Amino acid sequence: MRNLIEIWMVALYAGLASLGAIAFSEDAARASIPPDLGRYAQYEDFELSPGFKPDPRLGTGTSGGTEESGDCGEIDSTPDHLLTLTRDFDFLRISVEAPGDITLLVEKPNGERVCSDDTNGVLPEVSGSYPAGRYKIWVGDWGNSYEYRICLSQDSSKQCFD
Ligand SMILES: [Ca+2]
Repeated sequence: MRNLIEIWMVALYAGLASLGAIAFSEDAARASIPPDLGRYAQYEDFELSPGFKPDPRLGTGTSGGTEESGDCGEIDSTPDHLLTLTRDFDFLRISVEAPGDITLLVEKPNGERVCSDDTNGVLPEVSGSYPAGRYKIWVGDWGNSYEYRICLSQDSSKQCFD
C-alpha cells in the first residue's frame, strides 16, 4: 500500500512539474516579444541590394494568425517579415514552402497589397519587379497552421524549392 502511495505521489509531482513547464514556456513566449515597437516583425527581416549574396536568402516561420485578411486567408496582426530593398529590383522571387496550403501577402511601400495563394500547387509566390522600399510580408493559411520556409532569390531560371 505504501508503494502505491509513493507511486501516486511521484505521478502527482510529475504532473505538477509538467504544468509548471507549460506555464514557464508561455511566460517565455510572452517575454520574447520585443518591447521595441520599431522592430515588430515576428521572424527574420531582410535587407537586400541588387546582386545580393548569398542567393537565395532563406527564413522560417509559422503560417497564419487570428486576423482575417479577406482573400488571402488568416494572418497575424503584425507582419511575419520585413523586407527592405535599398534599390529597385528588375526581378525578385519571393516563394514559400510548407507541407500544406498557405498564402503569401506582400504589402508594397505604397500600401498596395498583393496576394498569392496557389501559384506552385498550393504554395504561393510573388515574383517580378520590386521597386526600392520597405515591404511587409505575411504568410497566411486557411485555418491549418504550418511551419514554412520563405525564399528570396534573384534567380529567374529556377525555383527555390525543387
Ligand atoms: Ca495556397
